[in-house]
Amino acid sequence: MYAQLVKTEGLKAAEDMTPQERAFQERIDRNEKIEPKEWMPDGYRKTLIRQMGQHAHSEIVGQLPEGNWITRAPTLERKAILLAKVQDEAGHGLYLYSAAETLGVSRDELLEKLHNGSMKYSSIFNYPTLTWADIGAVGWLVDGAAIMNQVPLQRTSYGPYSRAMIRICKEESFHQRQGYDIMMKMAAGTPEQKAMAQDALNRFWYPSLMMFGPSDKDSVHSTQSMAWRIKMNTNDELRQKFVDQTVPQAKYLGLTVPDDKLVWNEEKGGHDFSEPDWNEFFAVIAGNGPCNAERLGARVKAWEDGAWFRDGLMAHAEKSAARQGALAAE
Ligand code: FAQ
Repeated sequence: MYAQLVKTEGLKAAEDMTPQERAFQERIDRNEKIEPKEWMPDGYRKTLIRQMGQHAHSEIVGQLPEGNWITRAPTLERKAILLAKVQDEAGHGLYLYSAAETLGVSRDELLEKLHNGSMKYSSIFNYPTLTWADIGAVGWLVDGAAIMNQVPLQRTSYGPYSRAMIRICKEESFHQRQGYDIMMKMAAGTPEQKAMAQDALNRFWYPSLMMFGPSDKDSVHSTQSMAWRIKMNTNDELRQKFVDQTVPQAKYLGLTVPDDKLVWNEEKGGHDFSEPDWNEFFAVIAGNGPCNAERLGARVKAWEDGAWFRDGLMAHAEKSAARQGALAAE
C-alpha cells in the first residue's frame, strides 16, 4: 500500500528517506507497534500528539452536552446510566492524555493549547442538546460514529494509543446501546415523543457525518497518517460505513433520515447520500459554531476553579517528597 501512496500522493519515496526513516517505515509496514522510547520521525510524533490530544479534548468537552441533562433525566435509572456514561468519557480523556504524555508532551501543555484555542476538539460538541431525545441521538449517532472511527484505531501503529483504544471501544459500545435504547423508547412513545426523536435525528444527522472530517480531497493529514498507520481508513470510507450501518437502525425506529438523496446503490454496495454542508463544518472548527464559546468557556472556568485543588496537591506532593528525602538522609 505504501508504495502505491508514494506514487499517487507524493509521499517521501523510500530512496529519499534516511536509513533510520526507512527502517522505521519498514517496521510500520510489518505492522509492528512503535513504543514510547523508540526512535520515531518528528512528524510521526507531532501527528500523534495532535490527533491523540484532540481526541482527549473531545472526550472531555464531550461531557458537557450530556452533563447538561443529568439533573433532568426522566427517571432515576436513566440518570444513573447517564452519570456512568459521562464519567466514562472523563476516563477516556484521562487514558488518552496519559497515552499522549508518553510522547513527551505534558497534560498541562495540552490543556493550555485547548484553552487558548490552538488545539481542536471534535466539531460535534459545538451543537446544543435541546431535548431529552438529543441524549438518545448523541449516544446512538455520536458514539456510533466514534466507534466506527475508533475500532480500526485499536490496530493503530503507536502502542499506547492502540491499547487505550481497546478499552475505550468496549465502553463506547455500551454508550451507543444506551443511546439507541432511549431512541427506541421515544420512537415507540406518544406522537410528541416520536416527534422529539425525529427532531433530534434531523439536527444530529449531518453534524455526526462531519465527525469523520472533511471529504478525502480536502483532508490534509490522511495520506501521511495512513502511511504511518496512525489512521487506518480515509474519512470518506468511515463516513460511508457509518451511513450504511445507521440507515437500517433509523428504519427500525420508524424514523426518517433527513436526506432526500439517500438511496441504496446496488452497484457500489452502499448508500448514496448527501454530503454535509462543508462551509458549516469549517466555520464550526474555526470557532464559530453554535456553542463553541460556551464549551470553551466552561472548560476554562473548570480549570480556573480547580486551581486551588491542583496547588494543594502539588504542595502536599512536595512536602511528602521533602519528608522522604529527609528520612533517607538520616
Ligand atoms: N472536528 O486532515 P484531516 C467522541 C480537522 S470522540 C474538529 O482529515 P485528520 C467520544 C483536523 O484536526 C470524537 N476538527 O484531519 C464521545 C485538521 O485540522 P488541524 C473525536 C476536525 O486528523 C462521544 C483538519 O480538520 N474522535 O466523540 C474534525 O487526519 C460522545 C483537516 O482534517 C477522534 O478524535 C472534526 N470532526 O482526521 C465523547 C478520533 N475533522 O489539526 C462524548 C481520532 C477534521 O490540522 C460523548 N481522530 N478536523 O488543525 C481522528 O481519527 C482524526 O483526527 C479525524 C480527522 C478523522 C477526526
